[in-house]
Amino acid sequence: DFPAGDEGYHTYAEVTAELRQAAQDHGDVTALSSVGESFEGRALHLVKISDHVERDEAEPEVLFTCNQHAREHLTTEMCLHIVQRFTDSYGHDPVVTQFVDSREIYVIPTVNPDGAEYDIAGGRYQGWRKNRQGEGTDLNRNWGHRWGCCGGSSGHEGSETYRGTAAFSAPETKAVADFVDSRVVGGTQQITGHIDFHSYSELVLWPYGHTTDDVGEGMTPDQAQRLRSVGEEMAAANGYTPQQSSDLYVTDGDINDWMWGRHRILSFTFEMYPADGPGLDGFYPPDEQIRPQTERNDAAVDILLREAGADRA
Ligand code: 0X9
Ligand code: CA
Ligand code: CA
Ligand code: CA
Ligand code: ZN
Repeated sequence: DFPAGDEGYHTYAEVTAELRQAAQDHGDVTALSSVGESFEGRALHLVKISDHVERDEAEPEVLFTCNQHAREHLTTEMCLHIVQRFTDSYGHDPVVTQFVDSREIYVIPTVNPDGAEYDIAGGRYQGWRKNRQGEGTDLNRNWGHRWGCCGGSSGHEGSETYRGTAAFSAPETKAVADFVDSRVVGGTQQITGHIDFHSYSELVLWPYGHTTDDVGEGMTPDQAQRLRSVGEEMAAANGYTPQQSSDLYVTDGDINDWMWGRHRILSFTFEMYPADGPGLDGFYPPDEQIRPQTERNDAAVDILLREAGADRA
């Protein structure tokens, strides 16, 4: 469980219960399923929110993923907040209603439930980042676009940025990737926008991460400009700092590079609150921050939902 005083955060069991409740209370627009199982066998929950939710309609699809990194618990709360906002406010808030009616919104609140549970075992924070396969794979180095290419990950199992034995060697990344691959319908990827939430540093990041070139392979100058301008607009909305992800540091095998490189999905990483902090403190903001720091991203989330409906550059 979470340490005393931080009970506002949701354990895996509590996440599961919240999602079941949302699906029960808003069954007209909410469907709960899973994309597969974690290494230790936990369901990787998938929430779909849309009108006529049981149907695959011709609406732009948008994906939000959270908690690839175990200790980044505020991100799980971000995905739960998205689920709650787009269900509870449906039919009340006109902006929410319009997006639920005109998009198919997918949310995966915890990509790394094994790591998240391990991180709070015994009611003390463990500072854990990776999944729980062997010594742990860094899920955000295990994606299959130019996996291990560029010195942005480690081949040593004990490393915090261990990339795994092969691209998608982690069941968690494989399950999410298979889901995204499955959204290619009639030769067209249906998902047009994606945000992967991390913490911390208050940044909006766009691909590529594996090269410092502003226009990487498989990207036109117009597309690079679109990634930048949408990223900058979202950062203006939440007060984060916008930059290309490799300007922070080079990674290979991160989720955004695969989403863009493989599927041309407009894909961003948000590094949430706080901007900085000593030691591991930044990963564990007090639960009083959950509400302000998740609501802080509402306008940025809406920008992504809007852009997901625009013609591709
Ligand atoms: O290193 C990561 O996976 C992300 N940062 S975190 O502190 N949450 O671990 C950032 C990934 C974004 N990609 C690049 N910076 N290239
Ligand atoms: Ca508290
Ligand atoms: Ca629909
Ligand atoms: Ca569809
Ligand atoms: Zn992270």
